Amino acid sequence: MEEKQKKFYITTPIYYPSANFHIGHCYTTIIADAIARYKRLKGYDVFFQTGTDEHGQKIEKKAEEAGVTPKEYVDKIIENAKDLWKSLDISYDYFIRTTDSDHERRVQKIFKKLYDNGDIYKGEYKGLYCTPCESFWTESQLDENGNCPDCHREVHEVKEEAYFFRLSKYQERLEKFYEENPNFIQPVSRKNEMLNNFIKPGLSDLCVSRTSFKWGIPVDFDDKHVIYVWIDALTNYITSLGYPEDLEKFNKYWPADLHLVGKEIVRFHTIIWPCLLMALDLPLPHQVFGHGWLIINGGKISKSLGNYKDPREYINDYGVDAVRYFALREVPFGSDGNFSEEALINRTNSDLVNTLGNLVNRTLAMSKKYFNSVVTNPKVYENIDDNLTSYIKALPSLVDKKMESLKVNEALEDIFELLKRANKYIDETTPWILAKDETKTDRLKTVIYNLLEVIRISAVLLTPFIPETSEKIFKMLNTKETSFDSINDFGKLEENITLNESFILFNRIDTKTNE
Ligand code: ME8
Repeated sequence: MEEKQKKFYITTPIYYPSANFHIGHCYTTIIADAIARYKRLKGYDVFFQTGTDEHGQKIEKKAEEAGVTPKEYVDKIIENAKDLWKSLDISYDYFIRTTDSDHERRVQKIFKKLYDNGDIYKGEYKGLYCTPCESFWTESQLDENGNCPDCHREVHEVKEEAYFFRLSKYQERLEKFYEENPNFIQPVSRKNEMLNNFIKPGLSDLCVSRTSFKWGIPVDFDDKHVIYVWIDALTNYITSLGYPEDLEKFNKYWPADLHLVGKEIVRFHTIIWPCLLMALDLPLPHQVFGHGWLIINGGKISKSLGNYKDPREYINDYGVDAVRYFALREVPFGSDGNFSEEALINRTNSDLVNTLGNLVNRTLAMSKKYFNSVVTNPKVYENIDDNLTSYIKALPSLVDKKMESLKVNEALEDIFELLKRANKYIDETTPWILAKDETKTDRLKTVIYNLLEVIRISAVLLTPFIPETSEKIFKMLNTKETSFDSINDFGKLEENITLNESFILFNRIDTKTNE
């Protein structure tokens, strides 16, 4: 019987289109894209979703300041965001907007269902609200100055009639779920934070509607209220699949395999979201990974602080794959990391120019010089080859292990270790000396073949990370062996093909000294 194709549903947060996106949004999206591409390469039926979270008071205010309607305001930013994802080669399968009429209607149905089941009830809200973060806080959660613990700005007391979700009812079930699914929250440190800071002290019911602003999805049975942002936002992960109206896609892809989010919204994805799903009697996602932040000059890059450049400037200056590579390689995934143009330049020069680009250019130049770019493999091996070939054979499973545990930066490190070894192999085998001895022609052909095969195998493994570069390498190699299966054996590069003209993959970037 044919094995059923395995599915993989991966999501990014849906970002607020309150301003154009910055490198922090690119960071999550590039990583999600690399994971999605990696799974596709392995043969999974992948559904990769991103999108925008368009309702709420903050956007309402921004639009008012700009003198346009909220919809006009967000439309412009979404056009810009889609263009940015295109220039970053983001291969999403679906882009959800919370202003999509399908989403709005489905959210209303979900809200009504929760109300009918008694999981949502009407009450009065009194609380401390941070407008820029759209978050309610309790006294004990505020920072030492009595401000918002996330952005450290002032919070305001608000009082209004509101609907509440019975979060408290699910406390025990949630704790049990955590116990039974130890990998649900990654990295594990974030799980302890959720348990100790939020769950163990006791979950309070959650305010899920507002009457103080209009830019939201109306509660259809009480239209004085709009649905407060987290029910509207979190349910994007299922409304996009048709829930609760049309379950075909939903049955295929739900539950999500991976919600990739920044650490500041782990709380919503690992407390509110599972409880909402329990109330709807739906399976819970397999994993929520809360990654760290990219930091600029010691602080979080932030739309409201405006301390950033348009990411397209980096793409234009250094190329899409330099930006992708930096995001994927520089910071241990899960930790915070510094973003600076200087770090981006250094990373590009050291890895993409010196290691990858250099290997490709040296090898193709030698193949051209000695053999007119014709590939042959007489298999004249020597002991010195072992270090290289044994590493190549181990590499796919090494990379796979790292990718399965989302150690994306380490997967890249492992691939670049091969490239470094290959550069060293050139120095050790000294092809320019072999070329002077006619009796060594077959050995020289073998050396060049080994190097070309290293390049091909690395290019296959690099496809999810720097797809444009891999594509260029495949063109230069003139090879059709680009599948994941083709790297299980060493020696799949076709013999008697002629390589195409080589070109520079990455130009060395001069460090700006005048800054
Ligand atoms: O929170 N470093 O939207 P948002 C790394 N709409 N990642 C960063 C980052 C940084 N400096 N800045 C932002 C929202 N991000 C909600 C989400 S989901 C149902 C609703 C990334 O526009 C990171 O993924 O504030 C973070 O979680 C997300 O952008 C926040 O985007």
